[in-house]
Amino acid sequence: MNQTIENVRRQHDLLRQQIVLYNYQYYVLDAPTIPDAEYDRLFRKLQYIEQEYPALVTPESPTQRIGAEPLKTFSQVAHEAPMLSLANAFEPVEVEAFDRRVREGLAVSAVEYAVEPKFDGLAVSLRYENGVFKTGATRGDGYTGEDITLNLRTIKTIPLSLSSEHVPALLEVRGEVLMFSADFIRLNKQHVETGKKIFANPRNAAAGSLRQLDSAVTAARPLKFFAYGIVSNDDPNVPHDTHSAIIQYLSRLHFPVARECAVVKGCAELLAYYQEIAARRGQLPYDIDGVVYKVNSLAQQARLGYVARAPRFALAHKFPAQEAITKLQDIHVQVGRTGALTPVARLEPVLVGGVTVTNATLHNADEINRKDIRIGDTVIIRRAGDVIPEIVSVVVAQRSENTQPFVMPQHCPVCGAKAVRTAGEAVSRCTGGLFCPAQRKQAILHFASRRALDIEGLGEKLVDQLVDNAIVRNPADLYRLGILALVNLERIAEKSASKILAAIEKSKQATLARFIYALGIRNVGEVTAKDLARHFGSLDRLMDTDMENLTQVPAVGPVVAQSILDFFAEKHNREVIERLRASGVRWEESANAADRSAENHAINGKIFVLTGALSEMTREEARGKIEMYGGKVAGSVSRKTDYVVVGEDPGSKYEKAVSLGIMLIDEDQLKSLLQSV
Ligand code: 9MJ
Repeated sequence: MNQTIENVRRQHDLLRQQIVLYNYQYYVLDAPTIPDAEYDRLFRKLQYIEQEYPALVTPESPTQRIGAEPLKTFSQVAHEAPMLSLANAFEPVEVEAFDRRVREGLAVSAVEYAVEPKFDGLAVSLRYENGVFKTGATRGDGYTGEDITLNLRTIKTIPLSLSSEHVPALLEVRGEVLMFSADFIRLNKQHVETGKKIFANPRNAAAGSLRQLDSAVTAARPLKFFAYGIVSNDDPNVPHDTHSAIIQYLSRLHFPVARECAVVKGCAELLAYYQEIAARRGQLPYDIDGVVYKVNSLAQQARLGYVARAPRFALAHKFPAQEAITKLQDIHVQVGRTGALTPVARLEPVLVGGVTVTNATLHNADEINRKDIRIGDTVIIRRAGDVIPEIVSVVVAQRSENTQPFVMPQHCPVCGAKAVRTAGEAVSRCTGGLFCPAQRKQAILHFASRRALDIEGLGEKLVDQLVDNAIVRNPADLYRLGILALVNLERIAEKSASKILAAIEKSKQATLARFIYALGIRNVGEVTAKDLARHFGSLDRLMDTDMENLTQVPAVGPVVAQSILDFFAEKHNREVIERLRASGVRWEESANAADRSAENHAINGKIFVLTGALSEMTREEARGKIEMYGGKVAGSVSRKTDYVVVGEDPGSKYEKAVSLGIMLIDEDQLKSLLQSV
């Protein structure tokens, strides 16, 4: 028995290391090496082992990133070394002055600099003791910060333990937590739909997500971490020569670092780097607010030292604020897929950071009233990266008389149905449902969108025409479209019409997750759709489920569950689904999760290998019993083997099973498996 526990421990260790590596490949390198389904299988296996052997669970296990009990307050932690701020510069002359000071301070003619983008996120410090992540803190006042360890543990790109042979006894990793622009837009969209708080920009969203007393909330937010510095106690394992070597070292330890890090020489190259990054800013997946220059040699850094809490050897060269002043000409109210009325600002066109801006988001009525934004006002707008511009504030001094506070319309501006605002929600919604052409159009666009059924070419203009001419009323009508209906529309030539029809045909090959997502059920985003597909395995099971079953799905609470039940309770929705199926829309289906997990424990269809002597039954008896319940007994271990039953004195099959990561069980476990049939 002890030996078996030791076997399970080895197997657990191996599996844990594999999953940590797959996580790194997926989240940090963005280059997964195994299919999602295989990853899920290994992860479930790890969870299963830990469930059976709770003693094997360590805080470093990849299963432990899900959040913990909410805290009452954050406690304070002292940083090993202060987290300093950087001196700022905006103009090239300031950069020239910095480089001159550095050259004079070092008495050299040209200086080598490590250069990197300046992330616009939240600075944090991660403390590793003997390679294990112990404490994580905010910057705070630079000397003490707030202990946000539990929240940081949920960020998948932060290693929970360092996989290096020579880990320093103490390592503090400094870096920035941020949210990618695309994730930010998705999160805000979700929050608009569910009437939750809207974040002004990715930085605020990252800050709001990180400063949560309930780490389960943080776990559900798409946060990323990037490293750019370390503190260590003169450890021989840590690079001592240059900052660029430290960045490479961090990357070897599997910390994400900016791809744009580089080494340059002299002031002209600093300015060229600034120009290059400024030009690429819009294409970066995250917001940056400038670039950072650091003297590369650590010996030179030490010679230059610090002045007034900032290093003399580093400079943040910031981009000009992307703000501009313009006039708010009108507030237009748009109707979303779920009927949410969203006010949009129509602006007098103005150039911000090289882009002409004519619209800005206003989120909802509360936001407009809080900022007291009125039609005709002079407003300050801001553009951050690729994000839709927003109105920062009103220049009240320039407000003309007779302006009126904004009031949300009481009726849908498209179909005229009553607009209602439910208590506790920030948005008003049109009650017209699918009778409202705006909602109908949005539902069809969503159905055809890339992450749903991906019908290329079915864009806004085409859907407008199809709905306005009553050719298409719901997604099922798309599959009845013929070439004549399309070419009769404005500006659709025969060639593009046949392309669209081919795309519609192609979309019939769906997956269950995409199809569920495509239905546009309120509160069901892509991730929830995937979870639902995985849990139920078939659309019929999902359609006929109840509250109790739904709330067993990860991240499905009563609100989401109710939206799903409401959706399928609507006769019209069921009819559309039936018509979609009848037109040939298909997806793979599988057993549901309850059945699958029963299979996991049971014997039916599983392949066993026996090694070593069993004490209470002969190997033949064991074989007989396994086969009686639909299992198979194989003579040798392969990747297909599900369980290796390890008795006394096991042979080489045992070694092979360990190396392949096959589940090892002992005689007692085999007996309980047999009983569970
Ligand atoms: C950011 N925000 O990206 C530093 N930073 O170095 C980079 N911040 C920094 N370095 C020393 N890349 C203090 C702050």
